[in-house]
Amino acid sequence: MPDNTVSVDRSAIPSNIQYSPVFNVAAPFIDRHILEGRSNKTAIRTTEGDISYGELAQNVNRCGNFLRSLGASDGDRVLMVVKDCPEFFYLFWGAIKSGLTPVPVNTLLRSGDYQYMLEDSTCAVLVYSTEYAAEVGPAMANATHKPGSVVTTTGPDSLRELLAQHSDHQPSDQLEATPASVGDDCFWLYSSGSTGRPKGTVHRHRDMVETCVHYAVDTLGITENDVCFSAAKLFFAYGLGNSMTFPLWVGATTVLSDQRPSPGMTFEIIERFKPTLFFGVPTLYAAQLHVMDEITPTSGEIHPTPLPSPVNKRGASKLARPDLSSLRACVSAGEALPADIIRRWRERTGLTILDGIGSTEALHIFISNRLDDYSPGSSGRLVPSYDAKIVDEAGVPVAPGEIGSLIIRGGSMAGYYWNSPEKTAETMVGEWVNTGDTYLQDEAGYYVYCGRSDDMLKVGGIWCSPVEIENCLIEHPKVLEAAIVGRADDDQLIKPEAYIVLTSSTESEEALTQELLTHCRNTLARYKFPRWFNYVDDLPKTATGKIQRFKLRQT
Ligand code: 3UK
Repeated sequence: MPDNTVSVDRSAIPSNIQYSPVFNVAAPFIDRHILEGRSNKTAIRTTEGDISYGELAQNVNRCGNFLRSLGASDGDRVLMVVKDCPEFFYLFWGAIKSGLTPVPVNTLLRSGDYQYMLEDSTCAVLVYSTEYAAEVGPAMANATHKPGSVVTTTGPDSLRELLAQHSDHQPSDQLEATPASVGDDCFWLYSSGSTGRPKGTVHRHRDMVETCVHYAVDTLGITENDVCFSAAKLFFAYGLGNSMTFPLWVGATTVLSDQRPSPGMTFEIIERFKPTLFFGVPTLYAAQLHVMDEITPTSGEIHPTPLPSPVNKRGASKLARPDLSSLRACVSAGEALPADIIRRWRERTGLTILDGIGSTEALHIFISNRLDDYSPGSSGRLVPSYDAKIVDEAGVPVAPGEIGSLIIRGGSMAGYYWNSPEKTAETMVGEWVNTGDTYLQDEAGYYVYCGRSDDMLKVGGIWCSPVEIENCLIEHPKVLEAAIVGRADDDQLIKPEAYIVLTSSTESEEALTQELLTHCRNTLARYKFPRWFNYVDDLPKTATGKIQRFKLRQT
C-alpha cells in the first residue's frame, strides 16, 4: 500500500521536502483534506455554486473511474480544451489519480493548433467545453490521430450530467490511487517556441508540490484562510498554480470564472467573492488602472467616497469604484511589470503588486518579489530552493551588473519536451534550464529583466511567435514579406507591430490594414493580431536572408 505522504522539514532552510517512495500526487492535493477534516470546507466557488473538499474528492474519483471506463490505460493522455470550471479539477486530478496524463491546453487557440496537439499527443481521450466546439470540431475532422473517446464538460451527455446522476449509471466514487514515484511523468503543458510548433512540456509528480512549498507557502505566505482568484486561466502554468494547486495544497478556497478577464469581470468577482490573493498579468493591471482612472479622473489620489461614473465601463456593476479591500496581496507574472504600474496601483488601491518570473518549464515562479522584500521594476530575488546563473555565450557567469542569459535549476523543472529530443537538449542542459531571457543582477542583488534572447513576444502574458504571425500575413496575396516585432504601448507593454512589403502599391493603406486584419481572423488567436501596420519598401536582412527583427524594433 503506498503511504502517499509528503512532509516538509522546516528546520532546514531552504525547506526540504521528503516524499514517500511510492506516491501519487493526487493524495496530498485531494485526499489529504478528507483525512484532515476539510470535507465540508469550500474548495471551489463559482457564480453557479460552491464545491466542498468532500465533493471534490468524490468527483475526482468518479472522473478517474469514468476516464478508465473509456478504455484509457496507464500513461495515456487526456487532452483538455476546458474552461475554468470545477470539471477541470475533476478531470485533471481524476486522470492523475487513475494513472493517466492530463494535458490542459490554451482555450484561445484555433483549430490548426488543436489539430496539431491531437496528433502530437496521440491522446486517448479529448475533453472540451462546448464553447470551443467551432475550433475543436474541424481539428478533430482534420487530425490524422482520432482520440478513442470525446467528452464535453457541460450540456447534454456531458461530464457534468454524468457526475450529477444518482443511480447505478454513476461511476464509482471509490478509486485507489495508481502508485507512482515522484519522478514519474504526471501531466503536460504546451509551451510555444519562436520556431516550430508548441512543445509538450512534461512535468513530474513532484513538480506541483515544489512550487506550492517554495513559492506559494515560503514566498507568498499562503494559508488555509486565503481565497485565491487568478485572472490567468487554469490552462496556463501560472493559472494552474494560482487557481488550483496553491489553494488545494493548503486547504484554502479558490474562485473560478469562465469569463474573459476584463477589468469589469475581475472587479465584480473580487467584490462578490472577496478573495485575499489576486493574480493578474501586466496588461490587465494596466486596463484595470485605466478603468479606475476613468471613474475617478484625478491624478492618483484615493477618493474617500465612491464617485458615480457617467459612463460605466465596468458592465453590470453599478459601483463607481471597485472595492478591493479583501485583498492582501496582488501578484503579476507572464511579462515584465513596469514600475510605473506598481506605483499607480499602489496610489489607487494601497496594494503592492509582486512581480515574479515563472515559466512553463519551471511550472511556476522561481524569482520573485515578496511583501517584505521588493524592488519595483525588478523580478525580485530567487524563490527558496531555486538556483540561477546569468551567463555569457560561453556559459561563464558574467560580472555583477552585466547582462547575460538567465539559466535556472530547481525541483519543479520539467523533465523533457515530448517528441522533441533536440529541443530538450537545447533547453535543458543537465539540471539547468535555459529560460531564453536576458537578465542582470543589480547592486542590491535583485534580478532585472532585460528582454528575450530570441524574437518571442509576450502579449498579455501569452506567448506570441513573430514567425507564426508573419506566416499568416504572407498568405495574403497582397503581402510579399512581413516582419513582426514587439512595440511598447502607452503602458510600456509589448504588442505585435507589423512591417509589410506589398506585392504592388496600394491606394489606401487603411483599407488594406482592415483587409489584413480580416485575414488574420481566419487562423490567428486574437491576441496575436498586429496593433500597428507599417508599409515599407524592404526589410532589413542578414547576408543569408534572415529577417533582422531587432533593426525594426523601436524600443
Ligand atoms: C516571460 C516574464 C519578465 C519570460 C509563467 C508565472 O509566463 C509564464 O510561463 P510561459 O512559459 O513564459 C515564460 C517566459 O515569460 N516572463 C514571465 N514572467 C515574467 N518576463 N518578467 C516576468 N515577471 O520571457 C519567461 O521566460 O508562458 C509565469 C508562473 C508560471 C508560468 N508558466
